Amino acid sequence: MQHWTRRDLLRAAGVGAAAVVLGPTIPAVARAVEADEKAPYTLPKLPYAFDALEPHIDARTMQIHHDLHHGAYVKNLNDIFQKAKLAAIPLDELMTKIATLPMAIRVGVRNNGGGHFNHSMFWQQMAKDGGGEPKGELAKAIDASFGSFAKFQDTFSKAGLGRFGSGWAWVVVGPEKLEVVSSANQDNPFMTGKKAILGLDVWEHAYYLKYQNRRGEYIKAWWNVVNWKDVAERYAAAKK
Ligand code: MN3
Repeated sequence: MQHWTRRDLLRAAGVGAAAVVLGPTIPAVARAVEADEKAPYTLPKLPYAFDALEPHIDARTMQIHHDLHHGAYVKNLNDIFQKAKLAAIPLDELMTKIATLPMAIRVGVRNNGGGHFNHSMFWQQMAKDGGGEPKGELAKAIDASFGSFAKFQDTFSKAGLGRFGSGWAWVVVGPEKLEVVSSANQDNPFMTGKKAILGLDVWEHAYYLKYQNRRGEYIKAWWNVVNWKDVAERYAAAKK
């Protein structure tokens, strides 16, 4: 088993204490890690108002989900690195390096780092004027992979509905075509080297206030706020 010293982590991350420039593979999600070593991970601001996604996703849910749930993942992740006296690793790199982290912090980073990463992506994948259908290359890829947009929606919705307990549904860019998968807890496809271009949070905290136990209704409503522009950008980047 690989044992990381602080110096190894610094070298692996390619950083000193200064700010880090993240790789180009995951656009928009990637955010520069701040120089403050005590709290290198920061909660990204929502790219819209809490009530922007009403009536599909209610303002109170958005506020609690972003400020408290996502906020807690960020705080926990900072605490883990601080307690372990390890330099932070840029968030996108962190996802692919979890298996190499010291055992003492691995599970915590997987859960809280995954939570930070997934939610940072999730907020950007929704928009006030979202919904409808994708266009261009992404639309072609969806048709080629699933037969039609309706069939894709059905497959994806079922993946979200069928995920037992807490987790996520994803679209990943496979070797031949797009694929739908789901993950438990805060795991994501990036942790196993795959590139996800769309993710849906199906934890109860994402919908319980408005939809209670009716996850299917939440998923149906969520299609009305999907930011296809963001998904298309991730698809284009993943294909490079
Ligand atoms: Mn969540």
